[in-house]
Amino acid sequence: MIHIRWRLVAIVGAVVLLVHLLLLSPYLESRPLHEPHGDADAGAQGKPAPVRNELLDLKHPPPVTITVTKDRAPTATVTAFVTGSAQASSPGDTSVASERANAAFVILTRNKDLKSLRETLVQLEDRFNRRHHYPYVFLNNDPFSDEFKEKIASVVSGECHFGLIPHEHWSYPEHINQTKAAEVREDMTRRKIIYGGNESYRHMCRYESGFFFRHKLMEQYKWYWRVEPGVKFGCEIDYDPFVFMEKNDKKYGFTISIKEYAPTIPTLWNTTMDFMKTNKDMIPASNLMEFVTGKDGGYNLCHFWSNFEIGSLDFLRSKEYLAYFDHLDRAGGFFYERWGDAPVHSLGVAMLLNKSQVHWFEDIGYYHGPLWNCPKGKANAKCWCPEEESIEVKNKRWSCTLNFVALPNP
Ligand SMILES: Nc1nc2c(ncn2[C@@H]2O[C@H](COP(=O)(O)OP(=O)(O)OP(=O)(O)O)[C@@H](O)[C@H]2O)c(=O)[nH]1
Ligand SMILES: [Mg+2]
Repeated sequence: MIHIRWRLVAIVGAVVLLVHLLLLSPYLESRPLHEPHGDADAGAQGKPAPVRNELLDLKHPPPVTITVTKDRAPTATVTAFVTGSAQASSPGDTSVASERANAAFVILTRNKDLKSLRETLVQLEDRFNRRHHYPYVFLNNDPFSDEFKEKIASVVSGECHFGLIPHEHWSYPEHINQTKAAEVREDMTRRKIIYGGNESYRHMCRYESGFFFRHKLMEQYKWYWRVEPGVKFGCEIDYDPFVFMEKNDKKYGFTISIKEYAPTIPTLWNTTMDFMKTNKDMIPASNLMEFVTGKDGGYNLCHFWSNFEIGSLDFLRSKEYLAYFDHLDRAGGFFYERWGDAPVHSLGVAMLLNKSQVHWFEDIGYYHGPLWNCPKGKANAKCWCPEEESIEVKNKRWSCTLNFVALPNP
């Protein structure tokens, strides 16, 4: 009897063991030791567990650290994600820090501007360039002092290049009658025309109209941002305007537009019309001449204020723009009148570009005495400038910007 009972226990035990082995067998076959098990939640929900894949991981590389070091200035470190994104960046888009344009700031200045220029650069760095480290090109018709170079380099995070302007770019061309030019200056002084009696101001306007973009130090760049000593930047610039220009096929960017003082440019419009008539093949069918043409068919005096510009150097170096500048230079109005580089650039832009190639940087808070471009409404949240100071609010009648905005796109 006892013998039979032990036999029964042994049979039941064997059956239980067999059932256990059968139930565990799939796991014992498919889970070799040391293999990663994937995501527990995914498994629990019946989704395939993610597989570690080195190739997939390459699409999401770790942050890249670029270290920029330069003489006498603090070492700057940028941490940026390389996304490889082809998306067009736009004002307000903060995801472009890793992308970079071949660009530089360009600043025509004198040693005596050191204090006001430092104030401007500290703002420009704080609002924008401390995250980007774009280089600076400083240009002068006299050599920069060591003090100037040291004190400028110490407040910026980008490489600094200090250049001397070649004499032939800052002097009278042979065809200019200097006696006549001096008489004009005396006459304009009597008539109290602003800067009318100032000789160096004329060389400056001619230089900014036709030469700064041909300086040797500028040759390597495709984009420029013009800055002047004493200007202010009133808002955080949380995207890269150079990259914005490049990606959106823009050629010229401005903040403020205004009407020119007519006695400084009596013959500029007719000289421009002569150029257009004799160079019809250079003028694109779709352009911005409507922006500068008045109801009577003459110049309405509107121009982009050139103390701020973000633009394409290739445009200024184009055969068409250079032909226009040479035509103006031969006519002599930089010295026989007092043509400013702002109306000259603007007429060049108006005849050679279309509206979609020109951009109003409405969102860049910018001051050049006595005018502000200050973002309005929600966009003012990242600014310290009061929006009611903006030219379109405070000095509406002087501004041409809303006319620009209203023009049809090509
Ligand atoms: N190196 C050099 N730079 C000059 C000279 N004159 C003017 N500039 C620069 O040329 C640019 C325009 O000169 P501004 O004096 O600001 O002319 P503006 O903007 O028409 O006049 P303001 O209303 O007085 O600012 C600035 O970047 C100046 O620093 C000059 O004789 N030599
Ligand atoms: Mg100025």
